[in-house]
Amino acid sequence: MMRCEEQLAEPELDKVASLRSQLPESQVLDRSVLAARDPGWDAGNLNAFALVRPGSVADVVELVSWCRAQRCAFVPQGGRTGLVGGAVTTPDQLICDLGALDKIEEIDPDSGIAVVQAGVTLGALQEAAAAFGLHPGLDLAARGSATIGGLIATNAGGITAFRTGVMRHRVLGLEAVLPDGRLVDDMTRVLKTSAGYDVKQLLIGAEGTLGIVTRAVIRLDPLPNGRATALLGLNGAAQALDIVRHLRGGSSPLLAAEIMWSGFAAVTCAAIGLDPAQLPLRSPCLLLVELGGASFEAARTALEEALAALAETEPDLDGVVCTSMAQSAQLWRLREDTDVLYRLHPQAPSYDISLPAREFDAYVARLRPALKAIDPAIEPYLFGHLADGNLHIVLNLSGPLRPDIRAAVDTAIYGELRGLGGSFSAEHGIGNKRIAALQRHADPVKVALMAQIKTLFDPDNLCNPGKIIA
Ligand code: 2HG
Ligand code: ZN
Repeated sequence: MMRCEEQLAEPELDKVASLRSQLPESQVLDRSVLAARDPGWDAGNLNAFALVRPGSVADVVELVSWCRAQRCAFVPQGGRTGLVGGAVTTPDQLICDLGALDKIEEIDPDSGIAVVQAGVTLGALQEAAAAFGLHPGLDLAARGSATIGGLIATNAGGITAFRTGVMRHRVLGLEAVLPDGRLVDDMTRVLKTSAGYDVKQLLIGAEGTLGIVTRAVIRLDPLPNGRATALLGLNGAAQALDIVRHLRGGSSPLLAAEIMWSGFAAVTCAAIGLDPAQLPLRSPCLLLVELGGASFEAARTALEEALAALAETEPDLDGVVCTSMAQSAQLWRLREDTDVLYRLHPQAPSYDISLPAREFDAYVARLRPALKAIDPAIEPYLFGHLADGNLHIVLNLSGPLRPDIRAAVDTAIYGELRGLGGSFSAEHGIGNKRIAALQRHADPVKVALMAQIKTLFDPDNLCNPGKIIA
């Protein structure tokens, strides 16, 4: 302990001592303890001089008041699974870790809502809601670690967004501690409230730059008892979209429509040890679809019938329908084990864009040669959430890229998105990684308003500075 304390400089020791005099001592971890911890997705997440784990909303208020008095910048953190550096810290900053606010306070099946604290993981909420036959209407691969506060901060989307919306459509009520230390309590439990400016919507997607989300009311939807999955091999996104339209027109709900191009699927397939001969990996494109039903068998029958009907108009349709939940889980790993890419290409440049899904094929056909013109070695791994037009692009390069290459790649990927009605940032946010893209590819009036809103909420720029706004 002595040795660790010695690693802290004098002013930091003073700050840590001051914090420990205001908050329960066990909640305050200094840098020496943080060094041994897993920083999560970004190596810079735990660079702060200390991390505080408030045990209550009152503690968060206390912490923000302390930060204001000390003029110390603070960064809220949840599961540290964000991909754009929204939780990165510097040595002069303090982390407000919401992990201890992990209570599901209430599930009300009559109103179809859950009242949760910010540190509850998505997986925990899904499990608690499932006990009532309900679902939070949000799902993504990082469900085990991503927290409700973090999902709200990034306006997360994921797998079910095409059907149930993104996080801003799931949040009915919100409570947050503002940068000036005030608690804004807008814990509405109903869908309909047309009461002037919707301040909570400003906090959703603000990545902790306008305040710290502490609690929320989340809308819940009915959860089908069973689900069945198929993996189809196709000639492109247009064919995949036709299939999605057909499946959405049936009586069983379409729960997922995830697209992967073969280069991506070949890598994840090899890494998880699936037999490629059993999968339609020779097709240029793969579509993972899931139908819901009263039971696994009912969903599987509905899926087989729908695909048989499709085969009449799509005779070259190739694929597998899962025969068990275990097989379904394996098919999902093929799509969700994206970590494999980053192990193969450490710090691989990644992009998260959206555009009308009808444009996917033409966009990809233009993008490949455009990237090759920058460097013939560049191959994009392509995958995403087809039905809402969200495309993920990971390059087969180990980052960070040389600035001139980076600029050329950014132009190739982002250049035409606005004209197509898409976005340079679909579901991961801006963080510290996409600030230049925001400045360049968003409407300048909107960017100016964002800066004004930040100043209004946080004139001293103490609340997650350097994220979203430069
Ligand atoms: C997904 O859809 C996530 O799997 C992560 O949004 C995508 O790693 C990525 O770029
Ligand atoms: Zn995604």
